[in-house]
Amino acid sequence: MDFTVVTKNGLNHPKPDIKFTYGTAGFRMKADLLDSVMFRMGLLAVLRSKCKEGKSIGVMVTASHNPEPDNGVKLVDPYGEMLEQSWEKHATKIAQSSDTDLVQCLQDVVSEENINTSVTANVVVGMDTRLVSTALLSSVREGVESLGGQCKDYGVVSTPQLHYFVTCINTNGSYGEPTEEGYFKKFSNAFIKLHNLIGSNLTTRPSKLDGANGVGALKGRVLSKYISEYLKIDVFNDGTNGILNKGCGADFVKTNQKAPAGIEMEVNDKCLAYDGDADRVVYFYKNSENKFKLLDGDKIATLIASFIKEKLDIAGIQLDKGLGVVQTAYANGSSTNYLNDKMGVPVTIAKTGVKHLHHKALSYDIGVYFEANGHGTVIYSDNAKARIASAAKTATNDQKRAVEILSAFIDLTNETVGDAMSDMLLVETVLLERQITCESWDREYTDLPNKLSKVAVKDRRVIQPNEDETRVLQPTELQDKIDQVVKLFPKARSFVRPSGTEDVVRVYAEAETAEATAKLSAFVSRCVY
Ligand code: 16G
Ligand code: ZN
Repeated sequence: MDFTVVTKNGLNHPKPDIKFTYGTAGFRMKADLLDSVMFRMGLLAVLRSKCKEGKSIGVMVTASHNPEPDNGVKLVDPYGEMLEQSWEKHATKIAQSSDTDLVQCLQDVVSEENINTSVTANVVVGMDTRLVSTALLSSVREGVESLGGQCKDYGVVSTPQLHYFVTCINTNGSYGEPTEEGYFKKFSNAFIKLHNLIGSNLTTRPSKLDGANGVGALKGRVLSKYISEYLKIDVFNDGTNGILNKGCGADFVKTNQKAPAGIEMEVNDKCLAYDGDADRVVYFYKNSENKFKLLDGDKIATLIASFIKEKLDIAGIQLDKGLGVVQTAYANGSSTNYLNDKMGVPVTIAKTGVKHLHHKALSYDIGVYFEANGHGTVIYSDNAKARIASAAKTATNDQKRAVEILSAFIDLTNETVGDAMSDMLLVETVLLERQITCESWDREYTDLPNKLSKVAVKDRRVIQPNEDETRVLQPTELQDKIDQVVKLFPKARSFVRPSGTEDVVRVYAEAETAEATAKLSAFVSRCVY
């Protein structure tokens, strides 16, 4: 393999004196520190593609919900999954290596992974709307080309769109056309089909979309044109006046539990917010008492799971590995109880980070996974798809509609990764069929008061949580203290975990009353300190 071009072009992308680590969301930090990382991730994507027999690998330049001056990059594996965990260490090493050691570092990956270097590499790249994303993306491309890889540039796209393109290319179009038009057609056609099955005379009130002043606004507007006869979407925070993620977007709404700036909200308006790269969505509304109410990832998971369960029951379809929901420790206790006890749908708790939820969801025939922050999707096993397809042939008249709805619901799901646009259409489908408002959706269960805080510590890695992050294994005294205080309050729960994206420890507390929650949170935060 010829590394001379890498050496030459590498001179234009010197590594600053920074410790880079590939974390839950890839690399993420101030944009002006990231140029060398971008070039190098282009190189790594080439090696990854060669290692996967030339399958296309995605590289997405985005810092999602972070402030505008930040940026980031992550790799997408052939079937739309996040980069395989065992390769994260290669990413870290390559980003970390000095300029002079870079080529050696690449060669080490080639030999360690036994890569056939004669394979032609294919890489697809995309970026969010941040101003500097264009320059950073061009460094990624230069990296790809320096190692002789073929690069397909999709320009400004949402993160889930890029995952979709990668999947389509590697499955020879069986998942859909690897173009933006293909993306919009796939999901809008499925939505229109569902609308017709449910009742073409039915309507749902217009949705007010907070686009976080980012790519979600641009793409949400395009999507709304495809489905304009069926669902009206008014786009706010479309980037023409405001700043990306500033005072708006899904992360702002979820963290602050308040409405974003730039959206006029009347009582019972159906509102929703995407994050900066449109892979998360939360709904919200103002209730009849004029109070802001959030419908987060837990509410979305419950809504979708109950819809699927209802249709499976009507259709008489039984699945070996069943329907299940995957949440993280952040899921509101009320949602977990509601799913387990009222709906009879099993819940698994996974470690924070989409790849962990996705992995656990694979153990069900239909796995609905969502983080409370609005990041998630549904995945269906081949067995589930086959059962639904064969049920279509034998269904009685009463069952037929449910089966058809289920099969169109599968087409409406972006199974490759959580996707704000596809998730929005799934939610809208359920609201449409049930003819309910946000307020009645919210009535399914009542969230327990909860508080999420961060504590800055000297070394956050001292805290070692267990597998699902509900308890601390080390230091043991810390867990003992948490256990003692949790016992003092009804329905209380609290856990701490080191953040994977910031240099802080996160403290989560929930209890029956807001007062108890505040006390619990303050106490546990002091224990961490
Ligand atoms: C990353 C994760 C997100 C998770 C967050 C937790 C992906 C694509 N993104 O942004 O799902 O909620 O990290 O951050 O997996 P934290 O570790 O700082 O709490
Ligand atoms: Zn995001």
